[in-house]
Amino acid sequence: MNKYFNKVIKEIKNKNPKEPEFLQAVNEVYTTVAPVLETHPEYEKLAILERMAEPERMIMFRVPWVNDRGKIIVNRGYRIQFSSLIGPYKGGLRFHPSVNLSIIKFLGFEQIFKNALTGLPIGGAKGGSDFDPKGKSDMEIMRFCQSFMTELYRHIGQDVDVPAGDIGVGAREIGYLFGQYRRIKDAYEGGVLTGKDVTYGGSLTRKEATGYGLMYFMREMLNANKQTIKGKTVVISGSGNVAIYACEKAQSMGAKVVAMSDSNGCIYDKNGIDLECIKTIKEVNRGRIKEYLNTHPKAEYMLSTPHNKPIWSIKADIALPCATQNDITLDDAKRLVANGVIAIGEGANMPCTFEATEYFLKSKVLVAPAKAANAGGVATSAIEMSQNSMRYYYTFNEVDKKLETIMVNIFKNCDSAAKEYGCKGNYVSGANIAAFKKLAEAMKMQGIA
Ligand code: NDP
Ligand code: 2IT
Repeated sequence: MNKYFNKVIKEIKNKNPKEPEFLQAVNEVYTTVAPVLETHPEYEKLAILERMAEPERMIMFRVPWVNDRGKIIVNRGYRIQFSSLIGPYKGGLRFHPSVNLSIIKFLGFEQIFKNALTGLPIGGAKGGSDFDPKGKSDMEIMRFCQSFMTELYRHIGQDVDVPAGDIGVGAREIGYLFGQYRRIKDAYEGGVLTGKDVTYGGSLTRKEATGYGLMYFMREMLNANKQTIKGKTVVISGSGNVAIYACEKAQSMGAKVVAMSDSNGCIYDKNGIDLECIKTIKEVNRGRIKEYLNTHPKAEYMLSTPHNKPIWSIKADIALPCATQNDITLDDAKRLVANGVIAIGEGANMPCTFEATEYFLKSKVLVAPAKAANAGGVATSAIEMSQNSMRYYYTFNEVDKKLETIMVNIFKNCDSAAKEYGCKGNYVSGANIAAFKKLAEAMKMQGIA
């Protein structure tokens, strides 16, 4: 292994000792780009690896708000402005009780590479809070979002930093955040947030983009390996934004989706998931996936625990982890492979542990890596920003077509980078190498900054 790589990894570990997710993300990228370092000895002198892993700015703030019973609650807010090398900081906001500095830093780091792969001018960032939206009333969500934005507004802007959604943040939260921003700034700056509703500047197809994009990438990857989606059995973890629209596109491509989940458990419907029912439960009623059994009594429900996720024991050709990080462990990977899985599509960010990914690759299972495969969401956010700048709208089909073209190009770039560096078919390495090369060259051009 490259000496420079080893030295930097050691330094980063010492500097960020209590950040396991962040270290995992850095380690995965830097391990796979080691061959690029061999051919670019100047990167060491330019401290490329050190600079890429150090955020440009980390903002942490207090978010006080009042719940419906009049109690004052204090949450912590984060915005990690990781890199503005190739465009304004760009990335989602996550509201989930598990949110901490390590998780936001890993997500921000991943975002730099993902955004570079889209080919669009967007830098990398992530933010969020340990606020738990579950069980909160609309008014509580609104008060929280208003308080969050009352601090965040001074750090963002349509040419500076453009947040969007992630876990726990969808069109409702973006609406409350946008309303507060507009009120404080006394100006309509449409491009300051993406994932807006179409009534006030959002883009058609943004809601569908991550899930659809995942399936466009999957189709390209399977086709390149003489396989097709049609007729395949699919399991999808999660039942949120990404999972729902991955399911919709998979079904329209002729696959049979038999299982979906939430953090409590998973449903298995051997006749194929009724997606309209899932949409009603999740998008309209904000309910739990278990409620599927109320109208589909022949489906099965299995409880999950953090160490036992029954969804990965279900026989499937394609597995789409679309919930959260480290969802598929080495044991889960072994079960999926034993059951004949041929492809993994990472809709979530870093959903496979390092060991699980290595096991899939060793077992000749195709892996569509998150940075590339779920980039359709942020790419469509960038298309939303450009529509806002033009004060113009594209139709659903126009945006969908642009999204598809972007995903096809991302696949081509991952494929050719993997071939160039002697790891044909390893799209995990391909994605990391393609993004890293672009970013390293941009850093070289811009001097020490
Ligand atoms: P949503 O909040 O819409 O849905 C999240 C889903 O994942 C829910 O079903 C949730 O279940 C489940 N989930 C979340 N956390 C956990 C956990 N700790 N353990 C088990 N299940 C969990 O989020 P999204 O669909 O937007 O995001 C899903 C993933 O996709 C995330 O990794 C996100 O970073 C990634 N992503 C999202 C993009 C987007 O555009 N939205 C773009 C690219 C990537 P429950 O309701 O029980 O919590
Ligand atoms: O992880 C991601 O790429 C997102 N949550 C979407 C980010 C965005 O800015 O649209």
